[in-house]
Amino acid sequence: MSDSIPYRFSFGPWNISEGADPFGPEVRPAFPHEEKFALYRPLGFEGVQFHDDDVVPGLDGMTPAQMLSRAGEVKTMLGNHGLVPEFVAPRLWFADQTVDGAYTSNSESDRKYAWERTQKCIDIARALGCKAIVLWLSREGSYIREAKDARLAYERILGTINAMLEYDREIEIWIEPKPNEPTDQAYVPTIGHTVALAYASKDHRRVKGLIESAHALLAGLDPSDEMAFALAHDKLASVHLNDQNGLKYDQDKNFGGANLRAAFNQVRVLEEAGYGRRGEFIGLDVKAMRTQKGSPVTVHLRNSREIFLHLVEKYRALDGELVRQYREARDYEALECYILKHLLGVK
Ligand code: XUL
Ligand code: MN
Repeated sequence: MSDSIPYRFSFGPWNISEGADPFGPEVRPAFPHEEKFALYRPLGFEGVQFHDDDVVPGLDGMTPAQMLSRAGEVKTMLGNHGLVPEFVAPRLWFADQTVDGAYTSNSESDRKYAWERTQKCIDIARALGCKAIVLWLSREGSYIREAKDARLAYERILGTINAMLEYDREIEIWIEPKPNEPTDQAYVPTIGHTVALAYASKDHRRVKGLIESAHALLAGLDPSDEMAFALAHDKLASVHLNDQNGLKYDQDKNFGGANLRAAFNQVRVLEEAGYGRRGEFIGLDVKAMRTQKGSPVTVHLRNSREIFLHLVEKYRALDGELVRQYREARDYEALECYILKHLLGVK
C-alpha cells in the first residue's frame, strides 16, 4: 500500500459500542475507555475523538480543579499509548437542561448551562493539549417549526461561536453539520450553513467544518460534493467517514458499505485536494453491527480503514489522462463505464 501521503486515522470511544438501539438493550458488555486506548495503535489509529465527558465522566458535579486533574491523567494515558487527542466536543444532549436544545433553548437558564458546559469543554480540551472543539449541534432545532424563532436561534448560535473564539484565542471550532436526528429539523444542517456561519464569525480562520458522510446523505446531498465545497473554502478540518443506506436513522455503517462508488468519490476529492498533508485526520464514525459477537468489537474500524486505503490505491491507479480526455470530449457514458470497470478491477 502506498505511503506517500501517510494518512492519520482517528475514532472515538463511542465507536466501540455495546450495541444497544432504541428498541433493545446492550448486546455486549461495556468496555472501559482506559482499556480502549490500548486498542488504537494495533488497529492503525493514532487520534482519539472525545466528548468532554468521555475525558471527564461526571464533570457537571466536579470542581474545576478535579476536572482538570482528571483531564491531566487522560493526557498522560494517551501519551503512554502514543495517541493524540483530535478534538473534544461538548455533550449538549444528555443533561436535563438540554432537552429543548442548548444554545437555542427557549429557557435562559438552560442556555446559561450550555455556555458554562462549553467553557468547561474548552478547558478540558486545553488540559488535554488539544485546540479543536467540535460542535455537533444535536438538539439545536425543533420538532415543530413554531416552537422556536429560527432567526433568533441562528443569532444565538453565532453569538456562542463568537463567545468561544473570545474565551480562548487559540482554539478552533469545527462544526459537524447534521440535518436531523434527534430533532426533526436541525439548525446548521449542511456544510453550506457551516461555512456561512464561519465567515459571519469574528475570526473565520478559526471556524471550520467536519463532514460526516452519513449526515450529508441524510440531507440528500453527496458527501464528496459537500467535502469539495468545504475544501474550496479551505474549511475542511476533519471528516467522519461512514455510510448510510438511504434516508433513515443515522446508521454509521462501514465506509463504503452502502455505496462503494460514493465512497470512492469521497476519497478522490480528498486526494485531489491533498487533504491530510497538514496533519488532518481521517476520522471514522462507524458502529459495529448489533449482531456481531465478541467484546470489544473492533473489526468495523479495521475494515473501514482498510477500505479507505484500498480506495486511495484505486484512485491513484486511475488513468488521469483518460479521465481528462473523456471530460474534454464530454463522453460521460465512456467515463462512467471506465470508472465502474476500474472499481470492479476489470478491463
Ligand atoms: C452524531 C455524531 C456524533 C459526533 C460527535 O451523529 O456523529 O457522534 O461525531 O459528537
Ligand atoms: Mn460524527
